[in-house]
Amino acid sequence: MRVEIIVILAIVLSSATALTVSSNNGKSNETVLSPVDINSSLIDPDRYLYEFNYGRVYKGDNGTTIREFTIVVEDKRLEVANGIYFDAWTYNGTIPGPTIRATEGDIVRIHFINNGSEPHTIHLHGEHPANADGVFEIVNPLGSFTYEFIASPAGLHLYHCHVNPVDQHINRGLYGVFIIDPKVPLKPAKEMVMLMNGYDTDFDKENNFYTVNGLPFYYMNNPIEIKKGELVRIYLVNMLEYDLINNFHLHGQLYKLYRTGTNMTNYELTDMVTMSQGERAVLEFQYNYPGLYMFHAHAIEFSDKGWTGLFKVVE
Ligand SMILES: [Cu+2]
Repeated sequence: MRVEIIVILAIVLSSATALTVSSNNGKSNETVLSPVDINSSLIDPDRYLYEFNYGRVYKGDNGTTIREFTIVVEDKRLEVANGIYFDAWTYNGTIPGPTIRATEGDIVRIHFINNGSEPHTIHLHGEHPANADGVFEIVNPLGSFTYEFIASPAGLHLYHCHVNPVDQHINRGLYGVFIIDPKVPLKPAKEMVMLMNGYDTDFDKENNFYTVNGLPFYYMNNPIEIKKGELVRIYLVNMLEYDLINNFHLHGQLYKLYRTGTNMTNYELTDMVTMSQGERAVLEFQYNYPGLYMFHAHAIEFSDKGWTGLFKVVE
């Protein structure tokens, strides 16, 4: 059954008005979004930040680790900003989809079930056979498919639906992060995932909101606490559709930038990285002074419309 998409024009139009009241003198903006009540939203940036899914683990005959995951597509009406409801298509009920994590050489098996109203797939970045690429094996509503491959190469990857029109399947929320750890583990750190996205809630191919981890301004109202001197490692992925670039700027410190995370030896020391869609990088840093520090897109339109947050560095 095809579910009719309901667009509540009044809400969308009023939100668009609220979001574009920036003054023209360039000195200030008056973005009036207030924080979403996390209890009423199915998007939870606190949980998403630290939730790594390692799957159901088995040992194969030759000792190989097998990791099985189940990902289900569901249509969900999600509150993506205060009072703004979006008819999303989700992996496992939320945006972004679950972060899946394996070690290089593991066998990864993803049981994919389409309980949505449209055809979908999972297209993973990384190395795998053609039939696990999630492009030609379209999974219709109530259908299922199993993707199986050997995790390779170590690095930071991602996944998203690849059914046409791909931009719309991405805009609706079908994407997530895929981490492949090297066989020799990285040094211990406080690890977190940050996925940069946007929402075109009125379907005019321009984003109305920008976020990291699903809700605009979330970490401005809920700063991420880290300890002074503690090594922080961020798995940063850009899934923003309809804008050519996105970026991540850190205040008060520079980070080691490892593009795609495939070579964790050579890095650039910087406080700015700009990425196009599908690009990703591992960032490492530590703060030496306590206090509040912003992180945000340096594209100011994006930060004004939600892509901004705070680290709270404590002793
Ligand atoms: Cu899709």
